[in-house]
Amino acid sequence: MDQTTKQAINKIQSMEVQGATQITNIVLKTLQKEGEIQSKKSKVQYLKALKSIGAALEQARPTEPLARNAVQFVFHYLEHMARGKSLAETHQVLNKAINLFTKLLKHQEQKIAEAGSKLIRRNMHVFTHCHSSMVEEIILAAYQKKKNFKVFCTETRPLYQGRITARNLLKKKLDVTMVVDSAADFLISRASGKELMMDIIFIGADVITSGGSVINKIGSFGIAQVARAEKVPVYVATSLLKIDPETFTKRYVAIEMRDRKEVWPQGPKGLKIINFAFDRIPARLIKGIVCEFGVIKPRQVASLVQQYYPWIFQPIK
Ligand code: RI2
Repeated sequence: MDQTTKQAINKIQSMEVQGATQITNIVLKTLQKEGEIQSKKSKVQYLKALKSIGAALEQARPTEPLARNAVQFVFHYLEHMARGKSLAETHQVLNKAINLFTKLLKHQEQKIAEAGSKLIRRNMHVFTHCHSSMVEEIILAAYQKKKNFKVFCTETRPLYQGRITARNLLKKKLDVTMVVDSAADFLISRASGKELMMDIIFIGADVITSGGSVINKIGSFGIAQVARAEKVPVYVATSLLKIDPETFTKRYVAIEMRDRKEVWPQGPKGLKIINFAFDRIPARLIKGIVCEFGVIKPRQVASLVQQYYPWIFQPIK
């Protein structure tokens, strides 16, 4: 494994690169670089090395199936398109597969932005949590259509990804207000006053399950519960390529547990800290999933994934 690959894994684990889509982009770029480096070997060694590097990259964060599905796509493509080909040709196929998947993600992002932006109407109060590139694209697309609306976001402890959302949107001149995470529920509730009523909530996703529930940044579950009680619609902005295929056969999704030091770096000895990265939003709390197929109901996830992405379920030799 090359030094740059170790650095990429480190960037993902330390959250220097965050968000399922950005993680997947760096995983693919790194795999492409490794392809170049490994192409001096025999074809057998080349494929063996890339498979083990792909596995290390996709597992850098444990709850990110988009990266896993991207690597799965690349090796499927290789399996079918590079059979019987020389090493040089196989290497070309690798690059083609990586470029195809990268383009697919970009294309899906545009579709998600277009579909999601239609849900934002003039004078709305739009609430979001954490930083999701998909949600950001939706908000920017609505803003580009000259819609006048306000954005509210959380700071997102412990790593403050909400600040990324706030900074990015402020740079584009949007009207942005931030609250601490513990204020989110009250803000969404009617009790915070007429002036601060939220009209719509967008969150991103790290994992989509076959039943249409979603794993997203810790805090999303509570936000969705209050939203339901207050009749504020919750939309999840995501590609269905974030499906975890294992959820077709088992219900449980392992949630990433991060270092306690993120919560309290010099915390007192003996104090136990649980630092969940994500939580689960049940399908019943989700009004719609804004995805590459438009705005769908959570119950449509399984059939769409099976119809359009059958390769996700096929083992690689
Ligand atoms: P996009 C983030 O996780 C958030 O949970 C966000 O909703 C999700 O990734 C999806 O991001 P983290 O990496 O793919 O900050 O929409 O733990 O960019």
